[in-house]
Amino acid sequence: METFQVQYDRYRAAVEEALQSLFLRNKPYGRLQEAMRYSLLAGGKRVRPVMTLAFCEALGGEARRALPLGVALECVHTYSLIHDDLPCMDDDDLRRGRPTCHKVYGETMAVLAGDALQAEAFRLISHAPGLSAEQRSEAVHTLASACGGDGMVAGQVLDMDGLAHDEASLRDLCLRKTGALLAAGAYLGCIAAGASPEVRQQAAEYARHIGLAFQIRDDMLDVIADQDEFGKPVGSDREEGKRTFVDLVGLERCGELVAEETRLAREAVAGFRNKGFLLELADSLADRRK
Ligand code: GRG
Repeated sequence: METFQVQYDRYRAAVEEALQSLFLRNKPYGRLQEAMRYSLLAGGKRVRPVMTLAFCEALGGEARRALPLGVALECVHTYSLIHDDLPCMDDDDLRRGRPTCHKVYGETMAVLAGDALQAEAFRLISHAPGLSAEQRSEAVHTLASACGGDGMVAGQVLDMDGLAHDEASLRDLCLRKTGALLAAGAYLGCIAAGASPEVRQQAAEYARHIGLAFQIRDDMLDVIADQDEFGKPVGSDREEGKRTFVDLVGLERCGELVAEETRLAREAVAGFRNKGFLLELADSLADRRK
């Protein structure tokens, strides 16, 4: 039987290979493709597409059918990171351990690379091999809802405008900014596997708890991480005046909240026959160092 790490690496390798094959053709506007590939292929944990492949397999589907959906999700995630780093947003110089897209290609090209990655994500889904027209349409709806005006972008607005003042509003912000794309990861795997609506709800519940735990852990890492390992500046949330879980409840309580959300995530998939990887994934994200 595969260990957790071997299974994670198998999923991640499939995602890396698929990402490597994108945006390769020589074009007169090749700098755009270069900028897109620069950010897309800069490493990263690939946790969202890993969730897509893991849910698909856990529910009896073939990972190769879920792969284009996971790859599309990673394109949207990368676009969000490129735009988030821009001077008009967080103004960050370092991402995934190297200079941010706008530092290398300039602001205009970074905006356009993000725009193109988002559009390409939906193009990839629209012709995903091995999926029915209904599955593709469900996948488009899932991803659009997760990243759009009530999902990730709404979370970003709540964050930029400092609209989270207490634990409840900060939870809502995180569920949109971080949880929505993670939940899409799980849900897309369910779509590829042809899972029932009930199972999809359980998967989304798992991923929402993972999303909260993931963001609270991220807030903790902004205080306690080793910068080289974390891949971006430590302490930037504070410098940018962001309201984080650490400010609100302190480091110790954050640790308890991560443990509680991880427990709830594990509980959400307790009824799955094939749940080993999902349980270990929840645990591994709870004490991640990057
Ligand atoms: C600009 C529309 C728009 C949205 C930005 C994703 C986001 C919203 C902002 C990025 C900053 C941030 C801390 C977001 C919370 C989610 C998060 C922890 C992102 C980092 O994801 P990881 O840890 O990164 O999976 P890697 O590099 O491993 O892919």
